Amino acid sequence: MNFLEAEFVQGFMRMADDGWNQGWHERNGGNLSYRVKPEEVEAVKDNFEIKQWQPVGTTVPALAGEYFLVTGSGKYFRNVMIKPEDSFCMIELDEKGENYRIVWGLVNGGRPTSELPSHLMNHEVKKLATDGKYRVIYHAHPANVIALTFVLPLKDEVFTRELWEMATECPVVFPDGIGVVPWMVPGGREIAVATSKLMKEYDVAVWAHHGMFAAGEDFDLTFGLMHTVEKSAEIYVKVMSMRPDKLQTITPEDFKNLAKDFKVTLPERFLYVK
Ligand code: 2HA
Ligand code: ZN
Repeated sequence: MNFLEAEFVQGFMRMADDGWNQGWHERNGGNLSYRVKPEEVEAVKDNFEIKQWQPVGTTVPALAGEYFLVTGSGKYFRNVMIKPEDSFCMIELDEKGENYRIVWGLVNGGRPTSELPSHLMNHEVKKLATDGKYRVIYHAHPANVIALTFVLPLKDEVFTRELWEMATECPVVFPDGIGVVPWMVPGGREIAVATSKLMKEYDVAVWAHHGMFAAGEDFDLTFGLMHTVEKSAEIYVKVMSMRPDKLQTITPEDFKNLAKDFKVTLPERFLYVK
């Protein structure tokens, strides 16, 4: 099968384009990765052009031998649809989870995303925590969430509660809450360790003054999660732009009633009295 016609490749490209259309990927901002299923690898392997092994920059033993679609370092989401073979690649990990090699794409040279350590460490945490169900890790630069990192305390409890309050669907969409990573140098192992630690508990991690990471089972759920959090942040920004306080809001009691009817568990530590 032609690589670009495979459904998982089409899904990857559509998600990148959707993110571009949301305005979350200025220049080369953001990155996306997908842990490919064995049968999907099988279906496209006739297209492979295998390159040299390179160090990942961290170790992910639970992902040994797995294949990933990943956007390229310095590549633009804006170009994914029109020049896919230049914008992203498929990589294979070695049997120790220490090295990768490109097996398809980035035909004009280049490397996988600069955030590869964060992507792979998040994939490892999520694969182990979900019995292999989670396959997508997405990093974007949505303006409203980033704006909130300048005015809200950088605490998981505060971000979770404030964003839950801004739209009724939020506690249902991300009942486990949101983690916050303080400002750190991007691209390295240190921020990857901090983020993957939060991913043990949450599906969303905010990077202060930078952006957001989201994890999920498939492209729809992961894009939808990013979209929901950012929409909620947008409502927060609008409300706070109109007046410095809220006349009314969703209360801890309301959240408890919602949790009952929608059969979600909302951790008590987010339902504090203000
Ligand atoms: O340029 O978003 O965090 C890609 C990034 C780095
Ligand atoms: Zn970024």
